[in-house]
Amino acid sequence: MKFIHLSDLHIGKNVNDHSMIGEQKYILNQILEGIKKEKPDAVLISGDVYDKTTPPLEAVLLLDDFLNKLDEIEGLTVILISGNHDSAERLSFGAKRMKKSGLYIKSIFDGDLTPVTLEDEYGKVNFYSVPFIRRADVNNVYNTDIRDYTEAFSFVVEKMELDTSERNVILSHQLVTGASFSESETAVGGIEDIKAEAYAAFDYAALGHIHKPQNIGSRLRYCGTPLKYNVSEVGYQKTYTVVELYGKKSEQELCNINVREVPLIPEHDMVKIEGYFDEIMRARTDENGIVTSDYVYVVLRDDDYVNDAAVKLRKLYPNFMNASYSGKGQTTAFDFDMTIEKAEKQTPFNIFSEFYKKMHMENDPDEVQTEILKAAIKEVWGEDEI
Ligand SMILES: [Mn+2]
Repeated sequence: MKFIHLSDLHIGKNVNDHSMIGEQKYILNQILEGIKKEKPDAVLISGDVYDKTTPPLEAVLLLDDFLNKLDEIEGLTVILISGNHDSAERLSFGAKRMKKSGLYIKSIFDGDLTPVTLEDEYGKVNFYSVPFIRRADVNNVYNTDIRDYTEAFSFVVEKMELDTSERNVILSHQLVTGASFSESETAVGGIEDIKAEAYAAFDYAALGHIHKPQNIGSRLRYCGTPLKYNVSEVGYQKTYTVVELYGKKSEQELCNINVREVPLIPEHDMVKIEGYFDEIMRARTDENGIVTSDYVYVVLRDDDYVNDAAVKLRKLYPNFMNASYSGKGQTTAFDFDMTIEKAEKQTPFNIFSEFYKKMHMENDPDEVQTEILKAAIKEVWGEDEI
């Protein structure tokens, strides 16, 4: 049994006000070509299909096009769950009808844990779909009062009544922590996590949620995003994951598996360039007068603030994203000295303005920013807190 594991497509995402739709179209085509070559039995998409609960039209059209092209591939089963970025209800549109053409969408957690079962020469493989769930979703559906996230998820797995004589795969969009997790990664998002042990009964767990590809043990895997969506990801190679399941030696053992990554080459890469402003502006340009059309984050070593740096950089680097300073005279978020005692004496607006000034060369937020900030504070704390 061979399947391709994808997740966190985030179709319709903007990064630093740049629409990623063209990049996403390009990379989905590349994935499609890969699928045609690999000839898997199934494609699994483990959540965060869209970036927003109300995706823009172009995002809906792109996903529709991708799913239609997958549908044209003979004998291919597609299984898709929703992530925390998706609207479960919107994504479930037409789900019942689509089953007929081999597209299984599970985006609403309703306690129905019927797997999609495929068969190969070694027997059956059951694919269980659990869309992104919170502890409260489990308690609501089963009328329970489970206080622990791992316990809640384990409860769901118990309800599946897994047949261990067959092979079992799960699609899940959660923050899973396990032995192989480094400390910094455990802290992702600061939200509750599910311990890897909750997934121990599965021959493979196709995880989504964390954007950096990684294994937790040998059978739990985050395949990562197909594109770099954040400056922190500039150093990563994006891939899709190909998994092959073989037979089981005995009922007590999990099956043999083979997991490999296939590199994805984006149309435009996302890179970080560090140097002095003048140096970066002197870089060699091509026949169109630009240095590169990659998505560029610039780290300026200059001690002094460069006026209109963004405007100037954008001429040579049309996909310029953002600039920050690493020079001596510059401040970073770490220089923001705000203790609880100090904060208690100030209004949220003052605290934010001070932070903004630290991050923007002592410039105050402008009129529009001030207006947005005040509106946000009013919404969170009420009028009198401004
Ligand atoms: Mn995501």
